[in-house]
Amino acid sequence: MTLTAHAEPGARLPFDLARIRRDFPILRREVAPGVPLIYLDNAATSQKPVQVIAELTRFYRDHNANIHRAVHTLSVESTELYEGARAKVAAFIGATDPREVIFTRNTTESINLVAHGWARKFLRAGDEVVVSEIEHHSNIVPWQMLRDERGIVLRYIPMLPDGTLDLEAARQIIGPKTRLLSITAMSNALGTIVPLEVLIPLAKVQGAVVLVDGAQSVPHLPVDVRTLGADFLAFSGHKMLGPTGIGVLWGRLPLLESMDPFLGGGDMILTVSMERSTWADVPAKFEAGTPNIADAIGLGAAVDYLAALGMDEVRRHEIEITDYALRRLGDVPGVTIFGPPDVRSRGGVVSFALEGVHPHDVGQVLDTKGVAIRTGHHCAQPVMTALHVPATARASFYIYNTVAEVDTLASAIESAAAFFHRGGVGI
Ligand code: C6P
Repeated sequence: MTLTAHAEPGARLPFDLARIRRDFPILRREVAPGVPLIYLDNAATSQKPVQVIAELTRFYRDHNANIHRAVHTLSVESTELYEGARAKVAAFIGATDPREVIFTRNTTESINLVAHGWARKFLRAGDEVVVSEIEHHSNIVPWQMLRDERGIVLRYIPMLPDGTLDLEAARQIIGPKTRLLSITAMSNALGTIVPLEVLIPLAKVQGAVVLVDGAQSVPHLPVDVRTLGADFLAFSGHKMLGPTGIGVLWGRLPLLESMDPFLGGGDMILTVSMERSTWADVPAKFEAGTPNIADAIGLGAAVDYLAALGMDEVRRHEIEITDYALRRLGDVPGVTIFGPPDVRSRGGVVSFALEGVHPHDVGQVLDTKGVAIRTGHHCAQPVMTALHVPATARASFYIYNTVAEVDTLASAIESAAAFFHRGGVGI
């Protein structure tokens, strides 16, 4: 029995962990004989339920054709499915107009689209772009490139030792020269939930445009663009049960209409002559070439799945698991946990260090126990610099994780500590 197999479209279902787990075939696999997978690398990418996998298969099996191009039946069906997915994504984030949803490849491309299409057109030398010290590289590098090319000034809201942002400093940094606040809603390296309700009004008072990196928030928290107060929201399908290769940029329609295209080519034009071209309306203006039709439709199925669970229930479950993990890992000798101590100030991410053991070694021992975590700088090197560590080990949770898996994680860390303190003999 699967989640949507017995649900009316749009109906809410109770959060039944056992049933949810049955929807994810990969959770039944072993990484070695007798070693079941415990997947705790959800901040990197989530697993996919049968409903999403089936939707992809169904599309290729029954409907596959290019969209917006032909009058034949398959093309009409594919177009309807693709545009239907756009409408589902719009509804999921509270956007009233599906034209405000641009399909991209991922969060990184969505941020780059704003950097190319909006910032390159409207920012001048001396204009300030404000980011924070806890950003993912995808929300730092595009602005550094723009700084080097156009002479904009890039300013950082600093991180405090507990992984939260220094809001006093933010009040000084966000000022009359701020033209863009580009800020994460949740740190992938530490789990910190950023108080956007404080920061966005500071930027808005200055007349700045606000871009929210929702790569970690949209999959895990209720997000509604009607109350968020931002102008752009970037996120990735693959972190929210959807396929890889499909992402979203939501933007306010007038802003999107004022922007230049990012890529030129098919589907984004209205007319082309040998001399010049004119642009199609939003969203086609930003979707040059044949788009990722199947994966957009797969993302629509992922959004259906999350909507049926309810994002408040997703959040409730993650608070429960994360709270347990903070307590359980906090009791393991030699473990230091990074990030805010209060579970309500963080998402389902627990970054930690094990005294005397390199995070990569921790990750390798955990893998022998079937526990998949990520180790490294998590594409957030300024966070590592601020913490004075080269890397961390990071467990990150999602809808299908259980407290029993957290227990296995904790005892695997204890094994890693024992193994390395014995000089690396006998796991
Ligand atoms: N973080 C992680 O393991 P893409 O790769 O474009 O889908 O997402 C980029 C990105 C942007 N912002 C934040 C806050 C993110 O967490 C990510 C992706 C993954 O933490 C891969 S580095």
